[in-house]
Amino acid sequence: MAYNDLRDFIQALEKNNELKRIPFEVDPILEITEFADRAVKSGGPALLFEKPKGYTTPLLINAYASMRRMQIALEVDSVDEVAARIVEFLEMKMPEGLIGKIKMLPKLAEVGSFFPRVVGKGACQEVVKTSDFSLFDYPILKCWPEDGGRFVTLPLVFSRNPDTGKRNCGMYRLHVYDERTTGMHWQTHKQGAEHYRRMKAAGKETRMEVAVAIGADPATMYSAILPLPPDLDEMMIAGFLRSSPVEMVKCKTVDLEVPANAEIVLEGHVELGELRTEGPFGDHTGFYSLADEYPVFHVTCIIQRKDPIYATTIVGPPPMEDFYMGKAIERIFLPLMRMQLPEVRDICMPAEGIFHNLILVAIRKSYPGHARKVMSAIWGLGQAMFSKCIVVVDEDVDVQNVREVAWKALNNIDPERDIQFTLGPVDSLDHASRLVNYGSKMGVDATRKWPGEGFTRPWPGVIAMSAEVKQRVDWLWKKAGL
Ligand SMILES: Cc1cc2nc3c(=O)[nH]c(=O)nc-3n(C[C@H](O)[C@H](O)[C@H](O)COP(=O)(O)O)c2cc1C
Ligand SMILES: [Mn+2]
Repeated sequence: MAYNDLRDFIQALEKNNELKRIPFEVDPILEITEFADRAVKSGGPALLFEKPKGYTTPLLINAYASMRRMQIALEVDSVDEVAARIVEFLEMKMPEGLIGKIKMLPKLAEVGSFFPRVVGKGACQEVVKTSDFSLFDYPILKCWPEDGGRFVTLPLVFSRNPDTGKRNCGMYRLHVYDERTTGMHWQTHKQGAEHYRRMKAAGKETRMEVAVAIGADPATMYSAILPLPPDLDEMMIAGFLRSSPVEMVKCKTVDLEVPANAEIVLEGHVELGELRTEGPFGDHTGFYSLADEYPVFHVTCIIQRKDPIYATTIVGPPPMEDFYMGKAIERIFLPLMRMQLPEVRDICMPAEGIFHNLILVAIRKSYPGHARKVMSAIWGLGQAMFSKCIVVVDEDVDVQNVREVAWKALNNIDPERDIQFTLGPVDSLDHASRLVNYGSKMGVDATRKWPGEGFTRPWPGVIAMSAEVKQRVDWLWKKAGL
């Protein structure tokens, strides 16, 4: 049964011993960060702060911050189950004969059930505040000492593509400037930024409507971070993830819909052309991302539940909660990547690589230059374009084992021959690139080299003991009392 809302998810976490309630006052200025950081680093539970200091609204953090919690969020025993379901749909083809077609109907009905549904009213509309409201009514975190202020860190930002009318939902942090104004940190490659650019270029409107939902059922919240193609509705994917349609309600003051089960919804607009300094912010690179100019979100109405729960996260030196969210993306999106690149056996984005800095790829190598073809493809594949360093190894290397990759890859390369540089778009958070959003990337071909690649020396095998000797020493080992 799909979770109805954030509360259902909290209950499930609690039932699984994955949630700790903190009944006393803790300050949303820095102190909650220190709690959340320690909890995630020590394998601790999700935290529900019942009394953020100075507020009556409880605050939930680290709800996704382990693989177990990701499984609870997505209602699976392993996130690979989600990947398997995707493969099932991708491989679906029209069966032969009438019986086969009839058998197919439930599957088709299932597809139909993913689409979001607009409903007349929702729990998120229990309270409507069109005047006399303030963002400071909510326990919004100041995460790290040098942050430029308080930041909403887990928002679902809804906007509409002005050309196609299609909805987008992305997670872009909001830097709180005052009671009713925030930054809108959609990076230039993201869909919110694209909608903004198009509206501005069209020159017909002066403002762009935006709605932000905070706190919802876990699949809906999670869908906002998925690297989906433009114009693919996150709410449809959320419906797939939860095997039940996402119910949406119309906003009160803007022409957008938001999840009916949301805890808090901010309605408002971005003035086209207005920019303001956003940040600095202690980011998921483990460094402060520099202040930069970003659009400004003017909140003109807040709708919420009577007793909302504020959902948030912190990012910082890895691993943090976002590592686990990203690890699940790695598993879920592998089959999609393999549709384009069937030679890819597995991929791994180690925590220290912050997703965009390092991707390890195992391939079944079939022809000369194959590793470089895979690098080029990854640099051309959606948000994988940000990959600063790609290391390609043969399929006998377990990329989930970073030590094995380091050992084998470093043995296998002649650096001058096997390292390839290229230029292109880089993650907005990269503080080392020559320019914001533009810089170089490195691909390392750590596969075994072939004569067809000009390598004619013999290639040695990896050392391993013979099975007979192992077996005999198993016995001798015991005899020796070791
Ligand atoms: C906790 C968290 C915070 C994020 N904050 C931002 C942000 O401030 N700006 C941004 O562009 N992307 C941010 N992201 C990444 C985007 O949500 C992600 O790239 C998403 O796929 C964008 O969706 P879109 O393709 O619909 O734009 C964040 C992700 C997470 C998990
Ligand atoms: Mn999107």
